Amino acid sequence: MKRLSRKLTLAAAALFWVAAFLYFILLNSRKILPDQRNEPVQVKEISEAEWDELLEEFEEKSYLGAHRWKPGEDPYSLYAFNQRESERIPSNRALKDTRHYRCTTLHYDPDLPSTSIVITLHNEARSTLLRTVRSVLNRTPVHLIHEIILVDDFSEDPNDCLLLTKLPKVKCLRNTQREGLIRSRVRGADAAESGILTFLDSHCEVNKDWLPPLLQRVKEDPSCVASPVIDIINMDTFAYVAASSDLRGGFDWSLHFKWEQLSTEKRAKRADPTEPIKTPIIAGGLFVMDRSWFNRLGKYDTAMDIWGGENFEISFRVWMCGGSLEIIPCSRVGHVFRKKHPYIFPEGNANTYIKNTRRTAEVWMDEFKLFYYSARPAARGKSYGDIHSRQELRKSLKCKSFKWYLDNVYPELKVPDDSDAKSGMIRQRQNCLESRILGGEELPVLTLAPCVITKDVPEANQEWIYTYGQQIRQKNLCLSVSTTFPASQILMVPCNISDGKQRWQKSGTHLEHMASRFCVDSEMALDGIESSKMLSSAGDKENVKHKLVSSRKGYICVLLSCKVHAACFFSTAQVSRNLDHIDREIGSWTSKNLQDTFRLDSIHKLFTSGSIDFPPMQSTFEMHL
Ligand SMILES: [Mn+2]
Repeated sequence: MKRLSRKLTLAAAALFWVAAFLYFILLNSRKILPDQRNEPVQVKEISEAEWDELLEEFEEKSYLGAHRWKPGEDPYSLYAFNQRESERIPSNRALKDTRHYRCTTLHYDPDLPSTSIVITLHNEARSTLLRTVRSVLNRTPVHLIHEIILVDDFSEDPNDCLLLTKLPKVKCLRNTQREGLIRSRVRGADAAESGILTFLDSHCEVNKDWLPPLLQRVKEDPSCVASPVIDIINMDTFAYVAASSDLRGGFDWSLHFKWEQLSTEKRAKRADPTEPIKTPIIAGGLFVMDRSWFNRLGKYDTAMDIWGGENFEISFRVWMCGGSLEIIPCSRVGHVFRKKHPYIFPEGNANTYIKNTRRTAEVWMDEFKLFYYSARPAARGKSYGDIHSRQELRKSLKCKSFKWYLDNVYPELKVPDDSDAKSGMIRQRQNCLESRILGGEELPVLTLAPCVITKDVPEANQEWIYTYGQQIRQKNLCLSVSTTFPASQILMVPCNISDGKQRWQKSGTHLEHMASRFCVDSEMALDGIESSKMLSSAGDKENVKHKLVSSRKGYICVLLSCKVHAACFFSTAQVSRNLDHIDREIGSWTSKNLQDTFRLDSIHKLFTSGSIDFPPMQSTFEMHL
């Protein structure tokens, strides 16, 4: 009995001490909490219970009450998706877990860093915006969200954004004018307090455990930019549909983004469906990136407007400057894909896209930008602003070449070759441009000869290939010029895609040399001596090699102004008409025989003075390709 009571006393004493210890801890923790609240941090630590309270307190009904769809209205007119259906669906609806089942067995570090979530918006429907924010709050561990920064890009109603700051962790920044997605994101990133940035679109729904896999990857490798698999929220029904996780981002030469199926090879290599997928490009709307890496790499090109093309710029930059882009299959975020933009581009949708992609091509694509221009000819004349600082950035970061990117990151992007080219003849009236090998010459010379076509096929030495890279070639030789001055002779030289002197384009019926903006024309050389004298005075020693060595009368092909026409060298009818004109302009052009008085210095003056503007003559070359 005695023994038993002693045991009991001991147990009671032990219990007492444990209880006292627990009480002490609790007391201390209670002390700590109020202290933390008094600290001047903007986002307070919130317990799960308080969190739920805040969510409940949010007056969802009154928030959603404004700007609601009204019966009789077109539910697509404001947002280009079915507004009525979106409003019918609760803000905290359950979503199907679309991940591969193996994802649920993965474990992530318990000490993952928290992130600042940046969501940019412009006149977003309140229902979709709220669902974006609520899905984040509902499906993300509290401690991983440092803050949610909404950047309101000058929406009509400031309250769309402002009222949401009643939700836990939500902040709102409002632009005082429309800046576009790119500058808004940079503003959000600059305001972010956390070391990791998460960018989201304003009409998303994040799915179960979406964030830890992304944070884990960026924590392991801060130079990695991690994207979720983007599930599809149907724009008509708002049904949440799983996207294939065998996709990655790709594009064509017009810089048009597209989803691409992984190659069979790559799929076979992927033993583990939870493994990250390297992607040449990200869709751009949703990704996680280390903040100091984002800053070091030059954030975004803030001279880009509104929307579009920025995903190419950041993708090329990340890969070429030492980082990587990955899609993390175990992270899923739904996005409302629309067929058109519901908002206005102040300079027009196409113009903005062209300006943004042209800036990207000019800064990042090196000689391969030619393929961009070929695929998007409208981009050629469009202004794209000053790119100096972005070029400097590329230099200072010592980024790799676009060729490296193509070889190592996106070898699947086919570099266009002759199979994409057109072929045909280049004609001036009844004559065709012809290559001719003369005795003792290494390279063929160009001349004009009557067109020879048998069964619709031009004779080999009159057939030219116009390549995707805007070269005009025969075998491995391309049309080039000795100098970019007028009267410069047109030559055939070994093709070199990065040589700007080898690029030509059709301009009306003319064949224009792109670097000089002069057109191909012909002139008659009375004899070889005459023309060689003339050409060597152009100051280019290379000319001598390519002179037309012929004792017969012949034509040589030269560059001449596309507007100011030197038809006088070609057609007698034109000569007499134009001579009078030239006479009046320049007194020295008086001779009946043009070859006698032809001097480069005077013709140069004529073509650069810009004062004579003859209508284009019919005698220019036409490309029939
Ligand atoms: Mn979107």
